[in-house]
Amino acid sequence: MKLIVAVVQDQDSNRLSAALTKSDFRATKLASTGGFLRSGNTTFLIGTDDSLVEKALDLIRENCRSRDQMVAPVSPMGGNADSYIPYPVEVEVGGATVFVLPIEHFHHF
Ligand code: 2BA
Repeated sequence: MKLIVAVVQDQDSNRLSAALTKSDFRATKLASTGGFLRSGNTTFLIGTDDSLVEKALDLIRENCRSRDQMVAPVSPMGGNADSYIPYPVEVEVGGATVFVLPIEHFHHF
């Protein structure tokens, strides 16, 4: 068994959720925040058989788009000066950031 941890953009989360459910995957959605943009994204936890990992990755690929996003200058006031960005920059976010982890035990009581 594997645990797929997928960080996706909020705009894609409903579509991905529907696609996973339609294909009989079980998933948990967590509200999360990216460390760099400090804006909301969605983290999916998907527990599945090894044989179905590729199918789940296909669904993630098909339903998550990459987008360019502007990062506004961040004031260092009250924050960490190391992460101060004095001018707007454009970054490409996603499709999805995906980790596939082996699961030692799975219990569902
Ligand atoms: P954020 O940390 O908010 O990052 C958003 C986007 O900003 C990233 O898109 C990347 O294009 C850019 N970025 C991040 N850190 C950067 C840096 N130090 N310098 C320049 N640009 C930087 P993605 O790579 O597609 O990541 C989307 C979200 O996925 C991230 O949001 C974070 O929540 C998660 N993520 C990405 N890599 C991760 C990792 N290695 N571990 C845990 N979460 C990760």
